[in-house]
Amino acid sequence: MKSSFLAGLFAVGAAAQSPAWGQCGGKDWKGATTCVSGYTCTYSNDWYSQCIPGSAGPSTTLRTTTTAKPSTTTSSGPTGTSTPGKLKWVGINQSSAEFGQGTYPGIWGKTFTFPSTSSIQTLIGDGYNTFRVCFSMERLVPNQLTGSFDDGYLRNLTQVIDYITNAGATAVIDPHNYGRYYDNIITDTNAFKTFWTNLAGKFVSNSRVVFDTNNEYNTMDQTLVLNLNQAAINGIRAAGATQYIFVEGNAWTGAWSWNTTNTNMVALTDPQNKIVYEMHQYLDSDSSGTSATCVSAQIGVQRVIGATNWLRANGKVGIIGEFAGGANSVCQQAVKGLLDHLKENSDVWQGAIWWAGGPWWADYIYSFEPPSGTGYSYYNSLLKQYTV
Ligand SMILES: *[C@@H]1O[C@H](CO)[C@@H](O)[C@H](O)[C@H]1NC(C)=O
Ligand SMILES: *[C@@H]1O[C@H](CO)[C@@H](O)[C@H](O)[C@H]1NC(C)=O
Ligand SMILES: CC(=O)N[C@H]1CO[C@H](CO)[C@@H](O)[C@@H]1O
Repeated sequence: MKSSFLAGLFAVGAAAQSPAWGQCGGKDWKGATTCVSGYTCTYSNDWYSQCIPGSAGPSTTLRTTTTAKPSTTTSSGPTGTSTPGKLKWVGINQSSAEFGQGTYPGIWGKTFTFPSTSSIQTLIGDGYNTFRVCFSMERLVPNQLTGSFDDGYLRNLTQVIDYITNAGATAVIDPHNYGRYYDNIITDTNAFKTFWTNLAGKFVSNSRVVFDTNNEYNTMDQTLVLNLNQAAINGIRAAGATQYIFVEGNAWTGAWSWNTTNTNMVALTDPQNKIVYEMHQYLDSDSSGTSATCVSAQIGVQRVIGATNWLRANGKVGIIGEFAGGANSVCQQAVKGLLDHLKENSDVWQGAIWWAGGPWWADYIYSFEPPSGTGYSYYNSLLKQYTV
């Protein structure tokens, strides 16, 4: 949420033909509208058409609609376009147990709290099946990474996790630590591995749990980020846990810069072959997720297309683990464009998790806390369409 967005996404040039999987149309698109041989320009939505393998039919499926479509589940494109897939994980970040960053251990009910299970129940009723539960490592293991757990914090965290998974949903266990422990970059990969062996051991029999190695590594050595992720994977597997693992990259795990900053992450290995690349993407000018203003109605797709191509080229799958937009129509179009793109590329994108729900977000611009959070009020009717 803090990455800086260095423009450049519009530097498409005047290529005669768009490359494989490249953009080839959409509202305001000024680049090539035909594809290299073997690919057909295929309408995805009003803001985005893409070069998909296959030879062209009698006419290209490129459309130039000028008005936004109403958001209904049945209007996902003309017949003959690629069949939209289904996203496996769609849900809401549950943020609150990590509140009070820097104040450790802090006071329950004052510095931090835990997500509201009744709010989670409401969201499950809306159709969401995935909740990323943020917590702080300093509260869970107060003394050292390899040390013992704080029983009270673990119990409270486990109650939330169990509530989610007993309801049939997926709980993503997210140490919201930015690759740091007490503000110091974690460099001891063995200790990090042990931390994960210990934590995964607590959830080894809960098949609806997903492990997220750490939230938003940033301004760290790139090889260290790779090694920490691999250490987490090794630690989790050493505990005997077989669930999915979400890995995150450097530079706040931004999708827009993934193909230039995090390419070394391709080397991660998992004996279970259950790695999912978690990327975050906000739609404001600097991708930081601090403004309710989105750059344009097209920005959602534009910021993730490079990551889509990277995942596919490398045979990987990913998830947008944090995203959001302000409660206004430009953001709504950008969010819809992003989600349509993920769904249409569901061979590589497995889902999307909104930032964020949690009882203490008050009038936060993206709050997805029922019943009246700004994001929940404005986006629930759109977002829940992607749960089916
Ligand atoms: C855990 O939650 C209980 C309330 O259910 C609270 O009294 C206690 O202080 C909490 N402890 C921690 C460490 O979060
Ligand atoms: C990375 O992705 C962007 C789109 O987000 C694209 O313009 C750029 O060409 C890609 N770079 C590489 C090295 O693949
Ligand atoms: C985008 C956003 O608002 N991020 C906030 C999420 O919550 C953390 C605390 O957990 C804040 O530090 C971020 O600014």
